[in-house]
Amino acid sequence: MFRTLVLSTMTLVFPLFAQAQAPVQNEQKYIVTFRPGTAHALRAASVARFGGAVRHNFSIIDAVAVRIPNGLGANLLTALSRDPSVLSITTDHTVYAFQEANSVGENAVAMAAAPVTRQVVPEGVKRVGLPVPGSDGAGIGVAVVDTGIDLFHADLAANIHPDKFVSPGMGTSSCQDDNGHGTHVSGIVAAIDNQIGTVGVAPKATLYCVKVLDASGSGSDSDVIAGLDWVFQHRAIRVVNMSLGRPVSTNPADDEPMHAAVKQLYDAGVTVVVAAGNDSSKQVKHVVPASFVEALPVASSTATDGNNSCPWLPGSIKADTASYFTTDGAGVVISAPGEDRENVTGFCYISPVGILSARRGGGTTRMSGTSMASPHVAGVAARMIQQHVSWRSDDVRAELQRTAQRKSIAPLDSPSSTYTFDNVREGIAKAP
Ligand SMILES: [Ca+2]
Ligand SMILES: [Ca+2]
Repeated sequence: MFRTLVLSTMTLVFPLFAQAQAPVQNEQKYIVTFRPGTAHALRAASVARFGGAVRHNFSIIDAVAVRIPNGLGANLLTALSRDPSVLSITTDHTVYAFQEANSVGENAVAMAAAPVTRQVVPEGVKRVGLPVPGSDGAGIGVAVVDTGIDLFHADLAANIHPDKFVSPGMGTSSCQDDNGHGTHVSGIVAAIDNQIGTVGVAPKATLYCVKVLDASGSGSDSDVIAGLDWVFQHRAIRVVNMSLGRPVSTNPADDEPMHAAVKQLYDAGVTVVVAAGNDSSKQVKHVVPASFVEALPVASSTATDGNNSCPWLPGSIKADTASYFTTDGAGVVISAPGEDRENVTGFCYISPVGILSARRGGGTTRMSGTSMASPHVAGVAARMIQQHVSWRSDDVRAELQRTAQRKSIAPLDSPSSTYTFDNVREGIAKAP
């Protein structure tokens, strides 16, 4: 996949959030928020009385997610809104994995098929700091809220906790990854230090599989909240990674249910690390969940130096350059590698090389995106909490900012014509 450089006269306009066209819906999805303390059974009865079908009945927030058949919607919503126990009815939006489109790198299949005789240490892991005994995530639970995990991957399986969560509506009861995104993210967090594949940032961490995105890499706000609800019940989980999101809603009330769930985890001492987003023309304030003040949004940078064969560009794109796709803006806590490097072709286009990590079905593959930056920081957070077991999200945030590498220097400016920079060089994450 090629991207324009500033030198080019072409301007590529790429989509806000790479996604397939949504299928025609024959029902509408809403989140109904009730007065605090309304019993689960009463909520369900209230919704059922007006013809809605309950998808989720949450504990982490005082709400239910409902489906309402098209054609019945307006009358049912009006009736439901008159229920004195109902506080709000908001739209249940679609969320997406934050993987760059077409970012799967060269020779992915060939690499997977090749006999694996040695382990590769990915450039991103080198950049944030190699794991060492005492700083390897041992004993720390990290929830990967994503498309599932390849439960049989030889470089991951032994690190995956037997307790798993699959959101109803995924079309499956298995946490097995049917997309590949969650497996790749999981490998960045905690691929095992052995003789095969890659090694993760925190290779001794315990992975919790939380499937809220389907085979197409999409789910809904209510699926994400259901996953966070499950995490909320599992206090061994200290870190949550969410390499997903969506644009903020034009109706801010729609963003409140997921925000309330993230705040509950924050209040419980859980560190919620999220991808900043993959639209360089936007800022994190335009993205959910990256805009939530209780979350730690991560922007993407390059892990190492690229090559340059463009005759008009003076130098190559160096390590720690802001990725051409990354969302930036006030609130970004830190940058971390979301791609291995960016080369510049003879035609002066940016040619990204993804992060090497676990591939669904075995072996390794490359992907790029803030989806890949976030799990580097989730791994760093696990290593920090391993060393300071009482630490909460604000402690991790402060330490990430205190120990950031090349702070006020990195990330370096991207030469991409679409890059917008917020004038804060927050630095690159460093593991203890
Ligand atoms: Ca390995
Ligand atoms: Ca910045």
